[in-house]
Amino acid sequence: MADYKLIDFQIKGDERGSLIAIEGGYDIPFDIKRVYYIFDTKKGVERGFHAHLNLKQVCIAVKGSCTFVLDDGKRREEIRLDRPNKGLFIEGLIWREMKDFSPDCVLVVLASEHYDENDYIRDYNKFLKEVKNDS
Ligand code: T46
Repeated sequence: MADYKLIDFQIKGDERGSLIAIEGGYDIPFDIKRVYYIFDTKKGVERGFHAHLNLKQVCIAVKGSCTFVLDDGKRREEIRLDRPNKGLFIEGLIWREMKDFSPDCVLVVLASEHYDENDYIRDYNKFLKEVKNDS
């Protein structure tokens, strides 16, 4: 199954500032096996350009902003991540590209699996074939 959606995290703010708590099982629709973050992205850089076979992820720009281009093989959509309480959940065969990183962007990603290069499809035509086989 291929899907993506935005998740709103509750901000627990008080006079000292803000705090967001993300708890596996409650706020994230999978068990978190890995966390990685992308930061210090150079001006003009675009990343991603791949799909995953099985991985589920939630991406959060905890600081700054960046744009995800999501493609399910039929249509493309751009989603701007620009708030620490906004998570982008991506599941299954979705081609993704990331661009327009602000210089201060820290993109945190929560993942359902350990790192596995065999789960990546890095060729767009191969991705389209997989989408066809899947439907
Ligand atoms: C994704 C988007 C949103 C590791 O060794 N372990 C890891 O957990 C990850 C994610 C990467 N790496 C190595 C593999 C490469 O040598 O770090 C290097 C950069 O990875 P990559 O070119 O895949 O990074 P992005 O920004 O194109 O994609 C990443 C994730 O790989 C991918 O799963 O969905 O962020």
